[in-house]
Amino acid sequence: MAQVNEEVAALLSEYAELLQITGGDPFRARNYEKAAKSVAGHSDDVGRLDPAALRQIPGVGTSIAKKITEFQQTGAIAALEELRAAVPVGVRELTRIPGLGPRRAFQLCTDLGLRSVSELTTAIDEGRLHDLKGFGIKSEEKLRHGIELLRSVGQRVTLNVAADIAARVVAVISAVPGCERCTHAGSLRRYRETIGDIDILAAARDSAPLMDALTVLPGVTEVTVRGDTKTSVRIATGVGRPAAGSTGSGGGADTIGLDLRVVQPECWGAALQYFTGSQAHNVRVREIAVRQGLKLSEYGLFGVESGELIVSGTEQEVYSRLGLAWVPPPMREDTGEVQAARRGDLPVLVTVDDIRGDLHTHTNLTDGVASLDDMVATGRARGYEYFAVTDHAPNLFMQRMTTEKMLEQRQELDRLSSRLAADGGRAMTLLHGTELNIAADGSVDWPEDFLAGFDVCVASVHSHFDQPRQEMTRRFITACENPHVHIIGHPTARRLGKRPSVDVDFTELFRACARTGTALEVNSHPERLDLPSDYIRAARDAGVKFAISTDSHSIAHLDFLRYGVGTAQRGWLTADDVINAWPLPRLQEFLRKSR
Ligand code: DGT
Ligand code: CA
Ligand code: CA
Ligand code: ZN
Repeated sequence: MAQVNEEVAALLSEYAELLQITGGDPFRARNYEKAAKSVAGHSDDVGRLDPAALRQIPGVGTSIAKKITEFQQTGAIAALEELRAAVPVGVRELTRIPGLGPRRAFQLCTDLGLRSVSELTTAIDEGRLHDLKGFGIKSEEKLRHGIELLRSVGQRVTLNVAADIAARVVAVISAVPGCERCTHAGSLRRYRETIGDIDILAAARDSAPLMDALTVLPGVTEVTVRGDTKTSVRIATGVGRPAAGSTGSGGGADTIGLDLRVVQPECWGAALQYFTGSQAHNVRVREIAVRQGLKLSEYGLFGVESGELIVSGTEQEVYSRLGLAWVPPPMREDTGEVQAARRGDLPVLVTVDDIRGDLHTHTNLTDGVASLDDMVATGRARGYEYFAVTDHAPNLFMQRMTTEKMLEQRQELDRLSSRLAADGGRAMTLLHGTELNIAADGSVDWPEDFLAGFDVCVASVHSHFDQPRQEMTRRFITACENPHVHIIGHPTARRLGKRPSVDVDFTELFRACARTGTALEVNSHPERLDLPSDYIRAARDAGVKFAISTDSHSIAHLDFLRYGVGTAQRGWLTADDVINAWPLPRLQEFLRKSR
């Protein structure tokens, strides 16, 4: 990926943000956002494209192409510089606070002269917001809460950011002569929703060449510990970020810690078990060892009296010698998995290979950046049995969907279906769907008879996030009771570090889903991971079924599936709990929703 693409994408994205801050046309801002995403994901180096070639990039029209050309020639964009000069320092930082829009951030900076989040915190504490026009006690509370949320993620990063860096480090370390094995461990291996630091484990007789390779890796900003068994560094988060992933501050911190531990090859299993954690899981497992007169450490399982090494080659051997079934890493949180492993009734978890199709994807007809053809072709290349296209419905007015556009897309999909069928090879069934908006009263877009024309309807909350619990619960239940709604999309509507979960009575919601045959989505986007895993487990116990979907807005997002599957595994789901792990006829039966 060309570095200049990243650079141009960042400038376009900043331009969009500044347009919004200065009260510019929201549609125009949106166009710049969209162009930024497609530039980031573009396969050619935009630094070398002429204006005509630039206009071939989806979302890039004449005026955006002009700005890119200007950047090629001068290294700057005059219109952007002007906007930068018009916006006080600090506004952009303040807009990172969940719930604080660009206009109010602008007001805080100009009226109170604030330049940072910490200055805002002080201003709130000192009561300086009291006399500000349009700010009441309630908005102060909301601001405090938003700042808290921003800080709670703090130095942690999202799964995709950590996973991409880890993959790069593992590839480099594995290639060092003498390295016998190398993999990631820690919270990343357990698919925790955010990652504090990356843990990499390697096996080699001599650790020095591996440690050396780590310290000179591009992106390493600091070596904090350099030793024979462990080296710790800080590494830039921008480097491993996928170009077509979310633009903006997706990952949280600018750098993340990374620990590389090198062990002797015969200790591999015990070390991997130890450094995967969680600590609570390890404590529970060690208790079992102690009761059997054994001692478990990162070096192996030993007899306490004899001091003799019993096993340590593989994780399986370690668990097995303790009378436990091997526990899949996402379950290792001490929430009953050790007891289940002892009884031999761990669930057989759903895997990425079990997933037969994606049930939530967008194209460039709404806010996706890839064409219908490209999305479908990529779904097929993944070997899917079915694939649903679910562009946004009209009530999310920014997306400019219309009934006509939707019907045209359906025809296009039919044409693609025939082409796929004539193409030979394994057929993939295309499903025409939509992502509906659950309005404040629980109703959705379009009349009943139009909804009946879709194969699958996802319904999600995209507005009115602050409703009180009772209204919110009523709203969800009404959506579940709609015979055309099959799946509730990203049910808590949270965005990690950006927006809290809506306030809903989950017990009531799960009951309604089970009663009406409505599935809950496990949204795989690393900033969502929604439904969260602890709720997944509770919902499953209430008899709810799930759809693990990517909510893809680009080709690259289809790969986010593994994060949704990891989250589902943390919620102990089996393939039988997941409707898109089912063969098409069983899925279609579910989608009839007892109509
Ligand atoms: P994180 O980094 O906050 O996302 O979460 P983890 O689980 O990756 O935590 P981390 O990096 O501190 O440690 C990785 C694993 O290594 C942890 O899950 C268990 C093991 N471990 C590390 N230090 C200790 C320790 O002092 N005691 C015990 N029992 N286990 C440890
Ligand atoms: Ca860690
Ligand atoms: Ca660590
Ligand atoms: Zn969506």
